[in-house]
Amino acid sequence: MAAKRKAFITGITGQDGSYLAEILLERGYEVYGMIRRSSSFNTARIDHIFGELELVFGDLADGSAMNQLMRTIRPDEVYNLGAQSHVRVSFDIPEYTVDIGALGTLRLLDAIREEGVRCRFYQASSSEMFGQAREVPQNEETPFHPRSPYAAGKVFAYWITRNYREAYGMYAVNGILFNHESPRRGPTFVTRKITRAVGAILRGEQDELRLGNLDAKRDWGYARDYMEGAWRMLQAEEPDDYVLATGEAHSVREFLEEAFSYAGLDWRDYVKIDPRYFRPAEVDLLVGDYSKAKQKLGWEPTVRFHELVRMMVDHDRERRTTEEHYL
Ligand code: NAP
Ligand code: F7E
Repeated sequence: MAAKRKAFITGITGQDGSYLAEILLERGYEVYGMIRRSSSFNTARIDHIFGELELVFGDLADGSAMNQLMRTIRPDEVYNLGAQSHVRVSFDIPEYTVDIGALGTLRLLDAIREEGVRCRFYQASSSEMFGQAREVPQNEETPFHPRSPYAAGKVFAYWITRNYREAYGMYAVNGILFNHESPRRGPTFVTRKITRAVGAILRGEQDELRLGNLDAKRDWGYARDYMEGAWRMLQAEEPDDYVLATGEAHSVREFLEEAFSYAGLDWRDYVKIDPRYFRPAEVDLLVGDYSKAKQKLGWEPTVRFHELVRMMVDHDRERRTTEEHYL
């Protein structure tokens, strides 16, 4: 019997890591996930598959750990999803955000190179790199104009991934993913903040929702679809970079309207604008052109805006324990 393929995931405790781990387990991989030591539980999104995973401690800030993990695991596929991924927070802790997002990527790539591991590498690049975008929609050729420390760090990570591909012949790819959401989305990102508030209002536990800029427009897709796309990128014959998106833009206001009206509520009765949630520099409009991924990987989103909002509201309507919050 052929040996199982080994995948190594940073960021396995996050939204995307949990879906990717499920997909890889379904496809017969041995899945290694890197987790950070925490004084409290941080594995709620993967507890249901805990017994099937090999979890190892590490941190993208710790280069010697990266080397040791690559040397001992010798994976066939590496997915680098670990990051301080909150754009607003990146203005508060810019150095840390860039250390993990940018230098962390370099540490991992260099550990693979130094240890002579012949694996395929996926980098979680972001539509935030387009920032103040020069064209609409954005594709793989659109120039970058990052508008936050988070996005500037991701631009470095994008280029260092391409550099290791060009300089060392590594199979290293960038998935340039537009916003993707799910019932497992972190509660401080705007979509989940809204759907959780809808649930809490329906249960009589909350009577106000404080938000920032309602005019920003995003291209919101479903996280599991995007992790299917990430996997496909590593199965292609040649390494390349791909945009994953839905091609539809909606404003935060439209998301509010959709989520509240689905629950029979009027968002205007609850929403207060709070300057704390505005960003020093905003990204006004992102919408992606995924035709390359469609043509070369046969990838397409299966869940569109309306269905996504409803899926998240349905999840958050139910009262849930802390463990169930992400499942
Ligand atoms: P997420 O839910 O915020 O998860 C981030 C993951 O990174 C968590 O597992 C977190 O671990 C881990 N992490 C944080 N700091 C780390 C460190 N110092 N060392 C190692 N791991 C660390 O993010 P996500 O939405 O799943 O996104 C996954 C990746 O895709 C991120 O790189 C993000 O920047 C990128 N991305 C996301 C989107 C999107 O719309 N979701 C779009 C484009 C790109 P803890 O649980 O211990 O905090
Ligand atoms: O903000 C506006 C905010 O934090 C979306 C990350 O996964 O996707 C995500 O980054 C928009 C922004 O996501 C609130 O100003 C209004 O315009 O949900 P978000 P993001 O910044 O687009 C990209 C692709 C990533 O790569 C990132 O890792 O919503 N907004 N009021 C608000 N946003 C938040 N968080 N909270 C508010 O109260």
